[in-house]
Amino acid sequence: DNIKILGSAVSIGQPRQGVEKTPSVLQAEKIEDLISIGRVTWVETIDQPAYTYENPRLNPIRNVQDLAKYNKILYEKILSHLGTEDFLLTIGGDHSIGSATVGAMLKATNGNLGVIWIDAHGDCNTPETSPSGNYHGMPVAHLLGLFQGPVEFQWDQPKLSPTSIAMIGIRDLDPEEKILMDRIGIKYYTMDMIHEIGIETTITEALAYIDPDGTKKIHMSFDVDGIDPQLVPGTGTRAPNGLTLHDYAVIAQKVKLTGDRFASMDLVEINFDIERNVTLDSVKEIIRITFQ
Ligand code: DIR
Ligand code: MN
Ligand code: MN
Ligand code: MN
Repeated sequence: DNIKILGSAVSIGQPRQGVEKTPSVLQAEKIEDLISIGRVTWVETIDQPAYTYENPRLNPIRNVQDLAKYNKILYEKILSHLGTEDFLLTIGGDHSIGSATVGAMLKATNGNLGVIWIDAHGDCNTPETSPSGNYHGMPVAHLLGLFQGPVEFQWDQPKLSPTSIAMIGIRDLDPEEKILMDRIGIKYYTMDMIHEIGIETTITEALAYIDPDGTKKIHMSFDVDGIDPQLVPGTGTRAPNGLTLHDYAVIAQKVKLTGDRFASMDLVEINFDIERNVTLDSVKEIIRITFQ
C-alpha cells in the first residue's frame, strides 16, 4: 500500500483559529516515521486562503462561499491524487472537510463506500437546525443530501445513503439535530450505549451495519473530540466522557481487519493552540494504532 497524506489547512468551518496549523505541525513532527505499513508520502497541504471567520453570522452557513470553493478544490485534488491501491489520510483542519473527503471517496467508489464517523457530535445539522451556523457541524447532513447549499457547493458525487454511515462516541447532539437523525434513522452509538454493550460489539455491529456483505471500501472520519478531552484537550469543542485510546485501538483493529478495503481516513479538529503536549502524544498514539 501507498499511504498518501494530504494536509487540509482549513479553519473557517468553526470559530477557533489554530486547527489550520495542524498539518504543518504534524509534518514537522515527522509523523510519517510512526507509520510502519506501506510507503508514506506527504502529497501536499492545501492552504486556506486568507479568509476570516464570519462573525457576526451573515449567512445560514458561515463562510459558505469560501468553504464551497475550498472543498471543491480538495475534492478534485483527492480524485486526482488517489490511485486505486492508495490509502488516503487527510489531516485537517476542521471537520468541514468531511463533505469533500467522503464525497471524493463516494465518487471514486461509485457509492460503494461505508463510513465510520468517530465524533462527540453528529455533524448532521442543516443550515436550518444549526444553532451556530458553523459548517463543521453540517457535513454529514450535506452528504446525505438533506440540504444543498449554493451551486458552488454541489458536486457530482453519489449521495451518501443513511445506511452507509455509523457514528461512534456521540454525546453532544443539538436538539433539532437529534430529532433529524432519529427521523432519518442514522445509526449512532452514544457513550452510554458503548458503556452498555462494549466497544468491541459497537464496532463489530457498526461495520456489519454499513457494509453487511463485506464488499465496500471503508472510510473513517475521525474527529478527535470523540476521544475524552483529558486525552485530547487540544480541540475546539470538548465534550466530557469520551472514548479512551484503548477504545480507539479496538475500533482500529476491527477496521483494519477489512484489509485493503480500508481506504481512507480523516483526522480532524486537532488544535495545538488550545493545548499541545498531551494532545500531540495522543495524536501520535492514534497514528501508531492506525498504521502499525
Ligand atoms: C455543534 C458543534 N453541533 C454545531 N459541532 C461540532 O455547531 O453544529 N462538531 N463541534 O464537531
Ligand atoms: Mn466533534
Ligand atoms: Mn466533527
Ligand atoms: Mn468511558
